[in-house]
Amino acid sequence: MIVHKNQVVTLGQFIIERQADFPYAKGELSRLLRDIGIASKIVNREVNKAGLVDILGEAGEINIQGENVKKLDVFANEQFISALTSGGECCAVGSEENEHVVDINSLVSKNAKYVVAIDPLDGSSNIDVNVSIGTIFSIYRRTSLSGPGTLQDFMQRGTEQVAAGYVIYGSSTMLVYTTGRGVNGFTLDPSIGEFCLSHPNMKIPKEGNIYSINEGNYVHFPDGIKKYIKYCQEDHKPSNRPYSSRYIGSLVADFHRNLIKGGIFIYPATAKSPKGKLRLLYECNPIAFIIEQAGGKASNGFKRILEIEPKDLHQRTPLIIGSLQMVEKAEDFMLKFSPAEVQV
Ligand code: P6P
Repeated sequence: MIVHKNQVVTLGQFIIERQADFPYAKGELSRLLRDIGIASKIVNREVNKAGLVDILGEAGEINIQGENVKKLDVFANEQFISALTSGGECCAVGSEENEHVVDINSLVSKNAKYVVAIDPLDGSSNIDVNVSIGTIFSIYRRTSLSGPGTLQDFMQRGTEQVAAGYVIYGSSTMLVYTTGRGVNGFTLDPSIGEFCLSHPNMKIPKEGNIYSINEGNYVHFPDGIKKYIKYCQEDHKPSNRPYSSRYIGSLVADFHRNLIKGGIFIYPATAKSPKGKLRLLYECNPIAFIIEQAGGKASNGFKRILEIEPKDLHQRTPLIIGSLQMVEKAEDFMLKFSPAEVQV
């Protein structure tokens, strides 16, 4: 916990202090981040007791990804949309749980300046086995002038994000975000119900010794990724190899570990997911914004994630993200052994 002038700095205080650095800011983005923080606390409460109440198990629905929807996915999606609706700073939401853009059509919100792309509960297949899961969000200024938010408002490259962050519901609950001026992490103190600054100015080590990939898909990986995995497994002490293999199967948990310890996470194109599995708008772009602000790198193997032109709300992309030198090494292998895989 960071004590700031003998007091704990809460997320709200931090946002307001930082807002002072934006001379023309009128507080809308600050209020939007506050709204996301509030919804995160409500979701956290339900995630923490998911094993105790009948909120587990299949909601009986299939979401547009073709996956069984767990009740907690539905609950989380509803909480974030509700908080953004009542907060009045967001005019539309693009959610993993909704096929189309959700118009935040309230008197207050329809001329709001921002749109939010969100994965309300990523890794939800891990809920039943008590593995850390997370929320991932990305905030853009709308490009439409007024009225209901549109799909076009979301068709912006990741470089246009004004803020991005994630919440990890784990052994402790943390909210980590950036507005383009560094990355800061806040840990929820349940005794006061506040996110408190615990990880100021987060930076990922330039080099790490953890590689994170689902090697069960090995036979379907591009040759460049196969060669990189073998590179990670070589016995070469001067470069700290073999690296350790760590794969939780929950993006936020794998990403958060690597952000703190250093490492590389890879979800490449596979036979089952020829464009990659992870979504550009509400999974890859927000964590790519964060990792670059923390001194790391994120690409699809050839192109910076933040420069990919979105064409669809649920567009997928291959992802290589983490410590700068590790990502660059993986990209070298992709260029040398899988040039034909160049993604447009
Ligand atoms: P696989 C969870 O379903 C998720 O979307 C991410 O959180 C995670 O990184 C990935 O899929 C795991 O996918 O194919 O390895 O199970």
